[in-house]
Amino acid sequence: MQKDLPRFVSLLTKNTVALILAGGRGSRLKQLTDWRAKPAVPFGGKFRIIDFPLSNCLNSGIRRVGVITQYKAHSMIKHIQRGWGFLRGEFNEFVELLPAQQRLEADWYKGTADAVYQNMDIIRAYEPEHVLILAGDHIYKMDYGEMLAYHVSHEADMTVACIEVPLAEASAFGIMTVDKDNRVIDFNEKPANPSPMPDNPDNALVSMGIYIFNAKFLYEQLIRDADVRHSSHDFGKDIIPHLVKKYKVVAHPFSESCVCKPDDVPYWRDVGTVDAFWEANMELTKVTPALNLYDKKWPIWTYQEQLPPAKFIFDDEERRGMAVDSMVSGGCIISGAKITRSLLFSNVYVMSFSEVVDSVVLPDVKIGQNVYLKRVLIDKGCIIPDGLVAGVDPVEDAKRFHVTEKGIVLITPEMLGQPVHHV
Ligand code: ADQ
Ligand code: ADP
Repeated sequence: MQKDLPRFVSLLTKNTVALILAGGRGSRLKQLTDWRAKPAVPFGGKFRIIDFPLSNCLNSGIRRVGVITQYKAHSMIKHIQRGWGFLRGEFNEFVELLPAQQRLEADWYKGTADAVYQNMDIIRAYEPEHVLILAGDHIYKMDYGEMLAYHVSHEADMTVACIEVPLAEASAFGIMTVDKDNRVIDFNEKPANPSPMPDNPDNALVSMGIYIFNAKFLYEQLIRDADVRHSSHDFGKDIIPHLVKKYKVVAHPFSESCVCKPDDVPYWRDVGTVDAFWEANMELTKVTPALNLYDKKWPIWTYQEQLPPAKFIFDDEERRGMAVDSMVSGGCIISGAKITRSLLFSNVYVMSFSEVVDSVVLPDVKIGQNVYLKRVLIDKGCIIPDGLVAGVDPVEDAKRFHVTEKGIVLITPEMLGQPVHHV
C-alpha cells in the first residue's frame, strides 16, 4: 500500500475539480475593497491573495480550477486572465472564471452553496470524482492531495479542513465538535459563545472553509438545499449543519497537510481586516517570517509586470537612498529616502528627504519629498504629496484618512482627492 501511495494521490488530484469562492465582499478591509473583491487585494509585495489557493492547487497536482466571482470582479478577472492562462486545455487543465451570470434564475449568487449550485452543470461536464471547495481569501500553503487521501481513506461523504484557534477569536468561524475518529458530530456557524475543545479549554476547533465532497453527493445536496425555502444557501450556515446529522462528515487537521517544516506552527491567515492585512504583510519583513515565500518546492505563482530591479539612489544632496529590514519589489526607485521595516510593492517611487517606517505600500505609489509615514497602509496608485506626515498624530490622521483600532492609517487615492484610478 505504502508503495502505491503517490500514484493513489495523483489519481485523486487528477480526478478533482477545485472551485475557489471569490465572490464575497470582504467589507472589513474597508476602502481596500471598495473597488476590488478581497481575493484580488495585493499581498506580499507582488502577489494577490487569490494566488495562494491557486498556487496550492497547482502545487498539489490539481489542474482543473474554477474561480467563482461576483462582487467587483474586474480587477481579479484581469489578474487571472493575465497570470493564470498558461494551463493547457489539451491536457485537460484550466483555470476558468465562473462569474455570476443568472444561468438558472434572475438571481446573483445568494450564498456560497448557491454559487456552486448555479455552476453545477459546468462542473458536472468535467466529470470529477471529488470537488474541492476553497475560499479565495486566505493566505496559507497546503497540500490538498494529503486532504484528498484523508477524505478517501476515511470513506467520508464530505471532509472539512480544521484548525485550532483561541476561544476568544472563535466566534468568527464555523465551530466543530468531533468524536475520537475525527468525525464531525456537531457544527455551528459563527456562534456567539463558541464551545471549547474538550481537551483544550483555551481553544476551539474551527472550519477553515476548505471542503472536499464526493461529487455526486455534492450535487444531491445542492439540489436538495435549493428547494429549502428558508435556507440562505450557504455551506457554513445551512449545508454542513444539516449534513453532520445524517452523513459522514470528517474533520481533517490542517497540521497534516500544511506545507511547512515539521516544527513550524502551521501558517493560515485571514487577512480580513486592515490591521490583520498590515500585520501579515509586515511579518514578511522579519528575519525569519512564519510564511516562507522562498521555498522553491512550493512556489507561489502570480502575474507580474516585467519590471527593472529596485534602484537605490544617492541623490544630489548626498542623501543615501536606503532600505533596512524591508522588502522592496521590482520597479521601485528609492532616491535619497530611507525605508525602515516596510514592504514596498512594485513600482513605488520614494523621493528625497522622505522616510517610510513600519509601512505597507501597495503598487504604483509615488511618494514625494519630505514625507514622513509611520504605520501606514497606502493603497495602489496613490500620489503622496510633498511634505505629507501620517502616522504621528491620530487625531489629524482621522480627519483625512481611515485610522484602525490598532492605529494603522489607511490611505487610498480617493482620500487624497485622486478619484481617477488607472485601469
Ligand atoms: P466566512 O469566511 O465568513 O466563513 P463567507 O463570507 O461565506 O464565509 O466567505 C467564504 C468565501 O466565499 C470567500 O472567499 C468569499 O469571497 C466567498 N463568497 C462569499 N459569498 C459568496 C457568494 N455569494 N458568491 C461567491 N462567493 C462568495 C467561512 C465558513 C466558516 C469558516 C470560515 C473560515 O462559513 O464556517 O469557519 O469560512 O474562514
Ligand atoms: P487593477 O485591476 O488595475 O490592478 P486594482 O486592483 O486597484 O487595479 O482594482 C481596482 C478596480 O477598481 C479596477 O477595476 C479599477 O478600474 C476600479 N476602480 C478603482 N477606483 C475606481 C473609482 N474611483 N471609480 C470606479 N472604478 C474604480
